[in-house]
Amino acid sequence: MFASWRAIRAIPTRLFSRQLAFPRASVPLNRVSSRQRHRTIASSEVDDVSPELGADFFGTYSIILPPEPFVFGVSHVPQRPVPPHIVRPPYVTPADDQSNGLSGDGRIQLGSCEERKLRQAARLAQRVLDHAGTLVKVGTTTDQLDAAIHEYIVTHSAYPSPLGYSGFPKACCTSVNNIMVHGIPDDRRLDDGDILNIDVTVYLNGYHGDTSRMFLVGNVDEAGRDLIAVTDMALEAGIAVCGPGQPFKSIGRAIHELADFRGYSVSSQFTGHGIGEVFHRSPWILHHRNDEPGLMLPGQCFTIEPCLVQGTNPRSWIFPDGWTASTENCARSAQKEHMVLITEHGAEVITRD
Ligand SMILES: [Co+2]
Repeated sequence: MFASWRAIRAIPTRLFSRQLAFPRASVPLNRVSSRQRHRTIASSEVDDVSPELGADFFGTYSIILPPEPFVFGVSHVPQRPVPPHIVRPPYVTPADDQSNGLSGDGRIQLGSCEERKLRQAARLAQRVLDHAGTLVKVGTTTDQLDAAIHEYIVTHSAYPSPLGYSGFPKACCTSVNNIMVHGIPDDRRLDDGDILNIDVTVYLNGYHGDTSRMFLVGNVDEAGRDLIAVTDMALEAGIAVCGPGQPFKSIGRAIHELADFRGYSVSSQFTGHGIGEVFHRSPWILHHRNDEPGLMLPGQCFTIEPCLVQGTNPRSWIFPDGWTASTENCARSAQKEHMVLITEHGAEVITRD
């Protein structure tokens, strides 16, 4: 998952030439460190340079750009230590990985201690997110949020699942404004008007719990608040069609219909996933209209995590770090994620009270 030729090629040249057309002094540097400069530009400034982008339509917000100078990959990002007594998931210590856990259909035995452990992991992830939300303020850095999340998780005897997952260097993902998913916590300070997704996964007693939601920083404009409200509704629409014997494709249909109706596009690049002893596995949950086969079965647990984007282009490109996914045209995006457990008679969201 490190930066590859494929990722570099994915940087849209049109966007790049626009950025390079900026007189450097006009790009506000919200943070200058000895190592890197975080660059953000106001959406209105983009409009000045390239009216066809229609940035005004998307509202007023800071656009997140890759820090300069570019550093490829994330191997330079320091990882916080985890106390030795905390049990790591197998991917962190590959030598111990005797089995990848992907055998079978991933269903858990309902009513067993498997279900209890799964629910405990889900509940802890939810608590972590509640705690993180109390710390979201103008001026806080996303790395400060990461530090608090890391601390909270290890204090509760769990491991922050993203840390070391395919080389990811932090305990959580923080995705601001035009960042769709997989933003890496760093020393950029949250701006008044930012919208922020925090995505938390914990590994507790052998099970992963995964949830994310949006947070508003200071005064968020009307367009940003509407995007978040509709994303919340889209997730609920997806949850509402879940149950034993229901087709998986009904989730994508429900989400896509709502997004269409409210004028947003749905990313088809990022999917929900089966979860339990394994972080990501089948069933893969598509959030866009699709015709994939498959029916939901009791004992299956999976995430639904729709990512909605302003306007009609839901595509993304990846920053040189190899992880951070921005919308191609720097429109804002919002995402929300819950874990759904299919029971004998219905479906239960286990990442909320
Ligand atoms: Co997830």
